[in-house]
Order: sequence, then C-alpha cells, then structure tokens
Amino acid sequence: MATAEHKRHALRAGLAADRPMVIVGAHDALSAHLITRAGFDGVWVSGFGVSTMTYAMPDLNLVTMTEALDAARRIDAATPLPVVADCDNGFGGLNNVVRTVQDYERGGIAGICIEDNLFPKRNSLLGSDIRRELLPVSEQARRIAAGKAGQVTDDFVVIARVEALIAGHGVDEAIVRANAYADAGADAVLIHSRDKTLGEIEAFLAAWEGDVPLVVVPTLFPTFTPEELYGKGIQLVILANQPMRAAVKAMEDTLALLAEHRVASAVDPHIASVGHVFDLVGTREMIQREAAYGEDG
Ligand code: SPV
Ligand code: MG
Repeated sequence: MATAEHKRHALRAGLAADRPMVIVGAHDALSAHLITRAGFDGVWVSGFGVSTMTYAMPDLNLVTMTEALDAARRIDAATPLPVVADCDNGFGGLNNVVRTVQDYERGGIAGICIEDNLFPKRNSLLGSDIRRELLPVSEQARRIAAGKAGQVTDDFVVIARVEALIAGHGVDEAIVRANAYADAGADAVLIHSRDKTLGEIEAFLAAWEGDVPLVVVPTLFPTFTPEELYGKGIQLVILANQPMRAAVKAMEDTLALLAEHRVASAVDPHIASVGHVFDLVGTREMIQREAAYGEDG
C-alpha cells in the first residue's frame, strides 16, 4: 500500500522530472483503479466527473466540499498513484480554502487544484456565450498564501489554476495572475484555455518567466501529445474527462440496445463479463484471504 507520504513524493518527483507527467481524470474509485492499471502517472479527481457521475448535476459549484472530499478519498483509496483533486474555487472564502487544504492534506491526498472562478463557477469547457467572473487577483493570491500557510507537510501540492484565458481576459492578465499565484506560494500553475490552436497557451508560454511547473488540460486541443506539450514548457498534462465520457457513451449504447431488444443477451457481447468485474476488484483473493486465516468459530 502506498502511503500518503509516498504519493506526495511521487507527485513532487513527477513535477520535477525531465519528462511530462500524465494524469487521467477519475470520477469514482473504479475509474481510478482502471487508470492505474492502464499505466498512467497519477489520477485527477475531476469535479466535472464527480458532479456528473455521482450526482447527475452540472459542474456549477453544486458539489460541497464534504462531498468532493469523500469522492477524493474513495478515489485515493483505490490507487497507489498520486492523486490531484480538483477543488474548484476552494468552496468559499479564504478560510474555506485553508480548511480545504488542511482537510485534503489530512485525508491523504497528494495535491489539490484551486481555480480563480467566482462562486458559483461555470465549467471551463462551456462556450464563450456563458458569462464568467473571476475573483480579483489580489483576493485569489491571498487565499493561496493562506492555504499554503495552513498545510502541515512540506510535500502537499497546491496547484493554482488561472482562468483568465477561459474568461476572455487575454494573455497579459493570465501572466499577471500566474505570477501572483506563484509568488503567493502555489507549487504549480494550471493555465486553462479553450483555444483549439494552442495559440493562446503558446503566447502565455512566450511571456512566462516564472519557475513553478505548468499544467494544462488539453480537452479542447486534444491532438497535442504530452511530449509535444512538454517540449513547449508544460510539465503536467491532465486528461481530465475521457473515462467519464467513455462510460457515458457505453451506458447509453447498452441501454439503447436493451430498450430495443428487451433481452439481456442483446448486450452481452458488448459489455464486461461478470467474471471480469469480479476479477477487477479482487473478489476471489479476498475470499481466499478469509480462508487463509482459518474458519470462523
Ligand atoms: C474538471 O475535470 O473538473 C476540470 C477540468 O476542472 S475542465 O472540465 O476542463 O474544467
Ligand atoms: Mg473542475
């Protein structure tokens, strides 16, 4: 079993490595387990994924800190990999950010990400027709500083996420914010963008003189490989929502077949076998463990 300390070291090592670190979005414990088996470097707890898959609700700050931490803990327990938890805008004001840092750190999570969207946030992938407001840069910087001051271990990671490009404020504003959050003690900066050409992020990188690692979520510029992004100056790549979207499509396709044919055999060739599901979670091993400790009574 990987300890919280071990996972934090792994995250720190990934953020300092001479290759890109690639982490994938989980929405529940089993998706974290599958991400681990597929050989990635870590697991992202996607707020979009948890709100969609656990609550069937939009990603609009409706999931509370308690609910998000519960999801992160379940995901963390299912993987030996470092977990980075999406904490939206920190679930409130400055003291909520401090409490978020402390509760996630105490909960054994390797790192968290906090964005500068005003409450209630709007998912960043929603189009430019959606009105967005950001916190003033000074307010977000003091929240980051307070959060970092509140952590106990040296290695817990706080990623500050800049939404200036998403909100249409341009590269200069994004640079001001990234510098302010790095100066406030953020361990890394996530620069988010919806620009499919990568032009915005490239302009950001050309102007960036900071020395904390940079992070991107390439959902809307999906053809750039982690190695290409690393070559441009990106250290951590978050493939944030592909497992969730795969699950949605698989369930929709299966249910459409079931609705059409109304018999279970119509979908059997297309779905995981019951035996595979038992194997995935170590069912037989656990039964054998009971036997290994002798008969009860
Ligand atoms: C998430 O996965 O919840 C994220 C990434 O925050 S994004 O959906 O691109 O905002
Ligand atoms: Mg999110």
